[in-house]
Amino acid sequence: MTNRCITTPIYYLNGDPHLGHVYTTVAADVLARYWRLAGARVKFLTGTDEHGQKVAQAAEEAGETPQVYTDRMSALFREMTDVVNATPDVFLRTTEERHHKSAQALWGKLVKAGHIYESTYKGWYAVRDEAYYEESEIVDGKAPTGAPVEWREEPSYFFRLSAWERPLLDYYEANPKAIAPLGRRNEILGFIKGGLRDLSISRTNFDWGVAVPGDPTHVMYVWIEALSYYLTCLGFPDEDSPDLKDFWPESIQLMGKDIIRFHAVYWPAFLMAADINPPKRIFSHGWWTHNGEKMSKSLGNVVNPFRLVDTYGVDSVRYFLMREIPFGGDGDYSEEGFVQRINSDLANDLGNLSQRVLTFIYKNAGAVIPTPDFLQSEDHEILAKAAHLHDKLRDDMEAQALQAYVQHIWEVISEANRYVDAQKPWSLNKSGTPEDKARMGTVLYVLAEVIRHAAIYVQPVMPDSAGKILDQLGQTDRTFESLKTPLKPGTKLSEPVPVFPRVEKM
Ligand code: ME8
Repeated sequence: MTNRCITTPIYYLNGDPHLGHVYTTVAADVLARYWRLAGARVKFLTGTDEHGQKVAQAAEEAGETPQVYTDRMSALFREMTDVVNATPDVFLRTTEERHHKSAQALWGKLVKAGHIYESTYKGWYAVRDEAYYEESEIVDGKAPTGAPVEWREEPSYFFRLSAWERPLLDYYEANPKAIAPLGRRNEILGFIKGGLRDLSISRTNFDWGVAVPGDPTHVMYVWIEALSYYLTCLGFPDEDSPDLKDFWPESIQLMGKDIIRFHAVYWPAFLMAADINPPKRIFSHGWWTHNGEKMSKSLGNVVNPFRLVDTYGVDSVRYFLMREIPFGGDGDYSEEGFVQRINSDLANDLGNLSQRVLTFIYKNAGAVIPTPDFLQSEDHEILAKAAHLHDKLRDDMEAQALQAYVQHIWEVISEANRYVDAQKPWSLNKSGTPEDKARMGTVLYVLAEVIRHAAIYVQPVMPDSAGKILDQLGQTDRTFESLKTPLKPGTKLSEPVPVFPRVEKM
């Protein structure tokens, strides 16, 4: 049996959850659900990043202590996770004791191996990005991301990142699939080749963080601490933890392109320095804008996922996010585009197919899956297309090609809609001759079989709706493995009800 570990970043608690956070969480959930249905053992990790100056400042602005503030905000992210029907195995808060222990243990390993030294940091820091910037990166007095920067001069511990240039390049050369998509891999290789400077990894001007072991005047830089969350969830620092052994080598880490540098440069360097293998793969997806503009609190244009789910239903939101843009590319959200996509792909394509076929069987074939007569070439053809989905979809998921996954299913759905129109089961029913009745049974059987395939494969993306279609089809076994056995004639249908009503922009 294969193992998979799928992760999202842990989200900062400086603002409410929005569509961008939902995107990564849903993508990770689709992968996790897919692998579970494929029979793999899965660990899906997510959580909240609660330390650092940015979160401390947000708590202060809210007039709350950091603990009260993070308790409240973390609960909101937990709620978002539930509202979008995501199914993490671990939801970690970095304020948990086990995480402090794990981050400190990673630090201890780095000290022991001689990769940390004490000196003074002088340079620019952007609290909004929780990142250090070189003088050469400052544009018009700001970080390259547009974040305000402040000058810092403080005692600091440093990680000898400069020593990891060559090992990182060698590692990525030996592991060409370790960073995806390819464009991001090239960016990262270019960045490393440009030269790496040692990294300041502690702060002294505030104390909302994990204390540096042996020196409580410093807290760990929030990134070195936050990245260790991936290990914490698998049982680190217990290096004999079964989860660490089983799942760490199979890690697929998803994140937005904003934080790829932390994950593809700092993180593997920390890990190699601590004698731990880097994760198997880092996948950096693109960026959502709203009506062409960057989503930001100050512009007041942040897309609220709670309202979206409330208005249009959770599966519509999940489907839209996975279907609208290639995973890895950027995309724009507009409510018009959203409604159009839902109506065309869900109400029209899949909704119509399942509704008209199931209702027809219910009313005209005694509400049971008919027994097929002999199959003609067009029947074989569409059944073969449905059967081929298995390998195609597996390749898509191995490559995290989430949009392609959905598109491949929809190719078969469209084909099935064309097949209904060409085979005209209603005419066969009307004519009523024994030959036509037999042919009608075959056509309906073929269609029910194609719908079963589509619904089973759609489960990772739209678990509730796929479940309803499978309920109506009378199917209890819903694993991918179950598709190896042909649909059983005689299975009783329950009364079909529309699963995807048309929606209007609210
Ligand atoms: O960076 N489009 O947390 P964060 C697409 N705590 N994805 C988006 C998005 C958008 N407009 N906005 C946010 C942090 N995201 C750190 C991570 S991990 C050890 C520490 C998603 O709250 C995307 O996954 O700023 C992005 O990388 C992440 O939220 C940033 O979340």
